[in-house]
Amino acid sequence: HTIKYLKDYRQPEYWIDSIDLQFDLHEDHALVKSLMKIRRNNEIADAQTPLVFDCEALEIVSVIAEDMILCPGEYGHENNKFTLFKVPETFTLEITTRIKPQDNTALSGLYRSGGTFCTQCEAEGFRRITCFPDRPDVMTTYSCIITADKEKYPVLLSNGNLIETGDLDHGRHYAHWKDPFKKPSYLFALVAGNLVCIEDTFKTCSNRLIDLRIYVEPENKDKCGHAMTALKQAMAWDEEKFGREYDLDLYQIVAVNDFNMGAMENKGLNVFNSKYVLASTETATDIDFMGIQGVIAHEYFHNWTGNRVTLKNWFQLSLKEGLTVFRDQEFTSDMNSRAVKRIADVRKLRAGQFSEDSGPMAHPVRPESYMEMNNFYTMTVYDKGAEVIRMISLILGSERFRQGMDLYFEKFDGMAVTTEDFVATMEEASGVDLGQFRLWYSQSGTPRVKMVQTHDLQTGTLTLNFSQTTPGDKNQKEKSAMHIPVQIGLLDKDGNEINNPNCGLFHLKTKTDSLVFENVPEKCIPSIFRGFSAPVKIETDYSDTDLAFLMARDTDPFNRWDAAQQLYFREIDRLLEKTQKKEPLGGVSPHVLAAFDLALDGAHTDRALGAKILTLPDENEIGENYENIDVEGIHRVRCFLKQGIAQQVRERAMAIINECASVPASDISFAAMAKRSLKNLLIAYVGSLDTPADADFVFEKFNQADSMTDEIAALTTLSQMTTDHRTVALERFYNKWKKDPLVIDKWFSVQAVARGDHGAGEVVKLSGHPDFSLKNPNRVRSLVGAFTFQNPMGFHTPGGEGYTFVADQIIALDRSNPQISARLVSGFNHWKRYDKNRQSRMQQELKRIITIQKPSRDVYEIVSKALD
Ligand code: BAL
Ligand code: ZN
Repeated sequence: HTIKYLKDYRQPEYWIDSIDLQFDLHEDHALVKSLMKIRRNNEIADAQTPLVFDCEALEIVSVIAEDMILCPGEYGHENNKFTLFKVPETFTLEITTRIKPQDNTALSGLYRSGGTFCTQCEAEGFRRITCFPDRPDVMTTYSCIITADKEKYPVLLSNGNLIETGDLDHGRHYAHWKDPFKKPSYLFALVAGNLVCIEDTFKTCSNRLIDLRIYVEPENKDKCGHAMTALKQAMAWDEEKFGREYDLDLYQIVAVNDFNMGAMENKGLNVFNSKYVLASTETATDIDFMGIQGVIAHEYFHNWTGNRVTLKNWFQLSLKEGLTVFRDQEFTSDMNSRAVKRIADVRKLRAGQFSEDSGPMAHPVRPESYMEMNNFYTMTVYDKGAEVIRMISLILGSERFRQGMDLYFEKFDGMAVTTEDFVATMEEASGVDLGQFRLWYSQSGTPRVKMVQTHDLQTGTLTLNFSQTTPGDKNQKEKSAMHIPVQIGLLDKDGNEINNPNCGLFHLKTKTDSLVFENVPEKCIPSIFRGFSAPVKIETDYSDTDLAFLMARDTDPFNRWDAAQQLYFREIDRLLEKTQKKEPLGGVSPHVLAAFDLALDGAHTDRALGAKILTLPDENEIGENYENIDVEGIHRVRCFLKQGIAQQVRERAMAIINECASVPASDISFAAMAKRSLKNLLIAYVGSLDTPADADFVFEKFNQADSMTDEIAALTTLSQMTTDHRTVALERFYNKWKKDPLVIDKWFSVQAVARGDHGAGEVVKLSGHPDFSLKNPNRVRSLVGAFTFQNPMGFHTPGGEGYTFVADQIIALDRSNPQISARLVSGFNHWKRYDKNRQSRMQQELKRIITIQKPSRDVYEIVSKALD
């Protein structure tokens, strides 16, 4: 398996000015005819330069160059390359290939999901359809004719505009599509199936009427309303916030059940995992509704950040993904609650990206090498990439950031560019020097920032002493100091903001630096990294009292939440130390209980934020704070803390649960969701007490639930309890929903994350359930993914049964779908952070995966890095 390096990037030797594709779709094969207009890139190629295309898992049926039929000896076809040894400067080339969509279990290229033909070409799937320079800097005009059986596949879709349709002999028909915009091959899409669509329109800022269509299987027609609303919201928002208008007359979304990713932004024809389209309040949770809104918007925003301006090479993936995640985060913030969105994103970043950044797969936001590109659709590229854009926007200010974005679109529309082009444009538009800031793209690892205060009350001088370090890793042994934006405010003893000229944005650029505030004669509390102004690990000298004060009084809602988290982490740390010394745990500290009580008061005014503040960090988030992870200790003390709090607040919790109970299931306003989230959180606290009366109470909530949000919340709580209601509820839920695959995914997940202290037996048993299948990525994620990543006690069962189970799944899955298999391997990435027994068992499984068979490039890359 070879490694590709950014430093080796060269322009393509041949351009493809246009491609006319023709697909003949059949049950046992598809014929793909591709007619290309080819032009030599004279900047780097000459008459001696061979033409080399990518191709994979396809049969070449015929090759015609300028009307000359070539014999197999006149072209090369080996090692996934198609070669013409000598070609003229410009010529036409027609290649016909035969592929087997029905056997394509990798779900990359053209494949079947149930009765629907669909494509996924990003990153390198187009080469599994036809021979082509399958790289994002080759931008081409596409047309596409699809022919198929009319009865089985009444709907035939591709990118762009529909030019013509018609009937053919033998019950077949065709559709001819043409996309006026040049695009890279990864944005090509085709769909053929028996689908229905819901339609709507959107009038753009220049009064153009756009047809919007969402295609789904007939039985799901009534579940698309929310996705359609989200699409229209996203279109209006992008016009208002970024001045971006949609460019085609038609925008199509298709939902399919078997999909490796969440969704895909193909030009004018998004293909979506049905999880991110279909929703009704009976079958989808509030989190699902939010997910749909966010992903629909994300793919729509790609039309400008990704499609109109695309990537020069895959190393630049964050150019489109980091930027588009930033845009969807801003959209969600504007549509709902900015603070709540920020908290959710930072939790995800800390638990997932920080952990990636400290493990064997650590890579910069702009990676310098990869073996398999699909392994680099990571939280670092996406979520840290979005943080980098957020910091640029903070440093420039929103107005100059917008000017920078305008200039970026103006300069690079229709081009394939780099993150460097983006940063240079931001500098050009704003006059701000981002020289040192560029390290955020090239240096891996999470910086640690320490802040120590000195306050001379006599002189009224408050000094904040900052220091930063980033631990060395394989990418860079020595790390340079980063440009870290620190958003700072000062609070007086009553929680009022102190007006001081040094409040606001502080630029930490050196290893150590101090910020001095004059005229601060009284005790005050600094609030730093407001809104999580930089993706760093923060260490402070706050006392517990300071944290409790910030939790109650900070005017920055993010920092109120973060102070609560720090308070919980400290309490957990204290308990963990006792548990490790085998001392009795005693009780929960009074100041934690008092702070929690106060936060319950606050939850009356802002329920959504309240629910976040009252949520304890999960076991993975806690583990991330330790170099050596104590699986049982963390589980034990977190349960202890949760129960201690629950005992204390039971009565008040019951009152709030009742207060929040009245909201109608059909109401999916943010306020209604907030009520449900607070209510269900408090039900979970009560359930943690695990008495028979609590079990009856939660079981009653389960039986009364009239929305999926409430139903699955109660089921989740019950499934963590010892009550017999658990089995009854799980069975009842299954029988009620067995026809709805997205709901059955939830049923698998609930059990996959429950009762890890009972070992891996239950999940092993579930993998034998008739509804479990390795063929459907959502199902794999719902059982094996949830177990691996969200059930530390189960996965890390000391006897190693969890490891063996997951390794077995990885090995089996690698034969059919390497992308999904490789994702699971990362569950083993941190094996060196566990005790000796677990280390050796995890290492053994990694070795088994890499040696038992010929592993895919996807799996090989992750396992070999983990073992290194
Ligand atoms: N481009 C792959 C899916 C997404 O990030 O939108
Ligand atoms: Zn994206």
